[in-house]
Amino acid sequence: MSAFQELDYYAIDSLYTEEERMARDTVRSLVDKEIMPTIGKHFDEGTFPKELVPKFGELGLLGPSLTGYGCSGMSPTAYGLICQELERGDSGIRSFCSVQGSLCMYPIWAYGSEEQKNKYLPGMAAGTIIGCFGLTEPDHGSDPGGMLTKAVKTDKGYLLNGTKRWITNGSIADIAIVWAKLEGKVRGFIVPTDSKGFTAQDIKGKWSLRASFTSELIMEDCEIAEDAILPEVSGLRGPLGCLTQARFGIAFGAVGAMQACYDEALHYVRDRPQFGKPLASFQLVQQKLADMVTEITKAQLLNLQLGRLKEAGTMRPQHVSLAKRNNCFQAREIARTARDMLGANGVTVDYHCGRHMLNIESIFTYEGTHDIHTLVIGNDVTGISAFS
Ligand code: TGC
Ligand code: FAD
Repeated sequence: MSAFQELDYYAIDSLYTEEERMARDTVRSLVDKEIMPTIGKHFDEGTFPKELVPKFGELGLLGPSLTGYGCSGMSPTAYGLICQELERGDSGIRSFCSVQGSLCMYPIWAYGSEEQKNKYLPGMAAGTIIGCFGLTEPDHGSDPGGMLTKAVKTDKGYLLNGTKRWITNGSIADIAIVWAKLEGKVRGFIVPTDSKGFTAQDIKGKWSLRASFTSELIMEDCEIAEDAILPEVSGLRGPLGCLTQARFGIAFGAVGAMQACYDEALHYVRDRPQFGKPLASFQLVQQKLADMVTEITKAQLLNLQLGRLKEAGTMRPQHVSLAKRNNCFQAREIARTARDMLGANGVTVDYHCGRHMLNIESIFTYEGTHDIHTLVIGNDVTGISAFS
């Protein structure tokens, strides 16, 4: 099988470092060999290829831009390109790695004690300990500050009560990073999923992100030890700081989904004749391709500069909101257009664009909906908050 040929209309490849290209190409090959052949079946059957997790660990794809504790210490842009390639395969695969690295390893790395870092990070980097991130609740999604989950201090540690919903990796996780209010302040806890009073149940009937487990976490007098609390952060900036890391990866990931859909549509219209000539020879079809090429190129450039700002230490969460918002929106448009260009074939799992189209509905919603990022940017430029 020949390697996937990425659209690179503006020679952006030349702006990446050798390390960034290598990271991307390694994942590209993994995706071609190990994900593409079976992803349609996983999506169809609603299963996640968990057997690949040790391989992700071996290749350094779990928490790749974190340093020390068995993490690979790559550049943020390399991390972004890893997400891009994984999402070219499937958003569910990229989600697994985003949750593990940005939402579970990052808070331990940034807010944890030395003991917590040594205890969890090497195993998480290797993929032997799987994490999930519990912020959203049934009645508090866009407004996590309203969360009802509570922690109470006891003689032995903490008692957690509450429900988290829509939690990626919930039922396969060994630990959950749970955000709960302790004396009215949001705090993070590392909760072993075999703790007394903790249960995780998969949410059934999803038509999006089917190759990923999404669960509900229920904590009923869930007992955890004193050293389970993340000591170095309190307040909503704890979970929101993790979201900034994950949204960065999603902005890159969305380009992977766009690339996959564009590539499939391009090949399809070149090969398929209607009215006695290939679809690619019709002006309306070419216009769709030209729009896709334009939006993919703009998103690639946006991501590159976002990565360079992060590397320089000047990236702000609002910069990430702009890229997440734009790229998920454009990926949604491109996936829908590609699906249309494939006609009836586009609605089957034998082709990829329909699966991406369905997945992107989740990407558009999670990690801050399109509207929430609109309001973040609006707040930034006007100085007026319109959230409530
Ligand atoms: P606000 O008063 O604005 O901020 C509270 C504190 O947080 C700080 N902050 C941030 N810090 C880091 N990164 C960010 N993006 C931040 N945004 C805000 C802020 O400076 C402040 O700090 P301090 O020290 O002054 O206290 O908070 P708010 O309550 O008004 O909320 C703002 C809003 C609506 C933007 C925020 O709540 C939000 O982003 N809502 C969206 C919720 C969301 O994205 N949920 C995602 C759940 S996880 C998920 O979806 C995983 S999917 C994973 C996968 O499968 O890939
Ligand atoms: P709501 O907040 O109820 O929003 C519904 C609609 O109202 C949206 O269109 C929204 O934009 C709009 N809206 C909300 N507030 C405003 C406003 N102020 N002004 C204008 N419009 C507004 N969460 C986790 O914690 N961990 C996970 O691992 C995780 N994984 C997920 C996986 C999947 C597959 C999905 C679908 C979600 C996942 N989530 C996870 C949850 C996700 O982050 C939330 O769904 C998201 O934050 C939106 O919350 P909500 O679904 O409650 O929608």
